[in-house]
Amino acid sequence: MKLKPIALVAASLCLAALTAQAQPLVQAQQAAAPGMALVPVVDKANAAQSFKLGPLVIEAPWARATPGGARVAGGFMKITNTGKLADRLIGGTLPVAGGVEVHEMSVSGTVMKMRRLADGLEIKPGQSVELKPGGHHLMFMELRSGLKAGETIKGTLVFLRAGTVEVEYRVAPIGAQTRGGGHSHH
Ligand SMILES: [Cu+2]
Repeated sequence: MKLKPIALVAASLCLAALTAQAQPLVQAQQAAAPGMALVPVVDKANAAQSFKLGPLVIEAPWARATPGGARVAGGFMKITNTGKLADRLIGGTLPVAGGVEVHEMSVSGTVMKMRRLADGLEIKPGQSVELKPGGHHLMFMELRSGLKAGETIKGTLVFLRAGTVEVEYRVAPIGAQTRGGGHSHH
């Protein structure tokens, strides 16, 4: 019972961290001409890294920089299961975090809801799951120090079947919607 207020504060911080600036991205996607191929512009600093663990491929892990004093941060990536058996992302570690949880965020009417997935996130054989702002994400809990944009942070992911893999998160600016910062470069 003693922990309840702390959990609520963490949840609301998480919501604020994950929902900021959602609108511009949606508009940008809608602005693209139908049928036109979108060619991603990749500069060297933003080049996506991928990590392999058995049949699992983890692409482009990134995290969001934290505003001063924030105790939680979101982690995002794409995970593909090239195998024949389902697996589950159940957690991980990050040196500056007291814990790493798998969270789900959903919209119910106008209310954003977030919850911890105690059984983790299933990745079915032959399928990809994207952890992204506004959806499934990793939540880095009890941060001992803030995450700064431009940093690279090593951590691990833990899967129920495949086990543990080391990954590297690129830290994008506060409120970023994508690994590259969520805005176009001019
Ligand atoms: Cu969360």
